[in-house]
Amino acid sequence: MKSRRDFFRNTLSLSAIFATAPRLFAAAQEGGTDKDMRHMGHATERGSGPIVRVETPDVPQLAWRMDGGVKEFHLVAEPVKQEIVPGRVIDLWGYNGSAPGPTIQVNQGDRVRIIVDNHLPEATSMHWHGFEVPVEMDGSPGSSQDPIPPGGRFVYEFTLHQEGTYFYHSHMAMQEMMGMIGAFIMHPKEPYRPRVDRDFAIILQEYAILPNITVPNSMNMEFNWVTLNGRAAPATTPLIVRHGERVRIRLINLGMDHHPIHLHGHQFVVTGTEGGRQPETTWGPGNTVLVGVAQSRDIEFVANNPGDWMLHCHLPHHMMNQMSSNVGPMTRRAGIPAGLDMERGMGMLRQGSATFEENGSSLGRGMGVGSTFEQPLSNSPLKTESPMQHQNVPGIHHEGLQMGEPAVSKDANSVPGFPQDAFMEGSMMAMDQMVDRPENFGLRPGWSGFMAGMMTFVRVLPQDKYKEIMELRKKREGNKPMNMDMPGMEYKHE
Ligand SMILES: [Cu+2]
Repeated sequence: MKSRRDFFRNTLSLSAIFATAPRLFAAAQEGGTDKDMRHMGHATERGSGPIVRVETPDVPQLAWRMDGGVKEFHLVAEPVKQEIVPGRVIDLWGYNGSAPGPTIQVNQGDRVRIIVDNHLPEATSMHWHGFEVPVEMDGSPGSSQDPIPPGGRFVYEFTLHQEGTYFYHSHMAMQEMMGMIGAFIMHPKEPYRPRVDRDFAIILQEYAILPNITVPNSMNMEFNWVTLNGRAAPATTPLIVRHGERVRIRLINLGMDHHPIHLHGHQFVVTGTEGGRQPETTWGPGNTVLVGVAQSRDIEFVANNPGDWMLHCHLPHHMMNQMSSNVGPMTRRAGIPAGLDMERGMGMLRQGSATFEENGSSLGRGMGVGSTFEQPLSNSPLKTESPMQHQNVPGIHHEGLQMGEPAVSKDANSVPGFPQDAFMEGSMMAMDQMVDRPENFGLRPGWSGFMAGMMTFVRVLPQDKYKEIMELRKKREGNKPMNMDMPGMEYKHE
């Protein structure tokens, strides 16, 4: 373990900082704190053992430096380009090159300073969600402080007496919908009981992005891209745990929808909310937890059932990617109106009832911009003899996809309702190689064709398989989505 830690500290720490947070590094250098940065790898122990560091797959950890007795962090609010699935690079706003922003981890009782620089083209403000801090540190624009102008800086400083799963976010409403949130973990003075072996945090977000556009429509009420830690499945990195370990997963939601998060193969208890640890008397078994907007929920379970278990939002449309309003030929029997216009897309009726034939399913569901009555086309039955063909669809690139024939029956087109998932899941959609990474090693071939949206795996692995993946992860450091060994962390891992 020692050599591994040293390896990362010596060879990766500076390059990783350069690569992932150039501005952060520049800022630290200006202050002559290069030396301090190197001191940040040491571990502290507390109580009966080390605190388990929270892993945030696909999201970096934010380094800090000590300045006197103050833990100092540096966040830069800025536009970011983020690849949420292979080939889909979108324009978000986030912090230090990431949306969600990097994870902050502190200890209960810490004095913390957070320097926030605004590199956005408009004013912003940083709110510390649920923090019991002096009002002038609350980040409420207009009331507790002036918004931070473009190019401006605000320095927040407070002592944290709380513990639990908190988060930071821009307090400008539309900026929230552009990605501006990050996890803020406060480790308790006395470790929670029972102790966990693994601790993860996942941020739930959603975006409305029309086809061929890279900028989310933050005014939209319906969403076609939903992400876990800034990625949509199958690009999400699975949570890797050993068989028998006690696991905590902290779920944080900031968006327009509440997400029922479901875990396969296990029962869990909800041990914490956005207000901190819950008394054990409130814990009851479940396997789905509703994470409401602006809430966090900690779930804990013993990973006693080996296998690759899905963890996902159970809203059916949140298990899909790139759902858009019906732009283009329709795929339903009678042909129903497409996205219509903005007003009806927001649910404002012009005529008739919500189920009036000219409103149909489009009411309150339109993407608005650019969509109008599209050519209605019935799919059932089609005039063609054979079921819908998927080959040679213009604009679909087969490269890298594991194209295969979807299994459909000969008379599929005569069955009302067809197709549902035939062309949206399965071999056609599989891209195992494109999302290949150590954490996916050993998954069943073609797995990626069935993973989309807010989905990931909790992989409960026997010791030998676990070791194999850890070895792979070491070897393929260039592809290290979990940032397990980012420098600057006080917390001891493993
Ligand atoms: Cu959801």
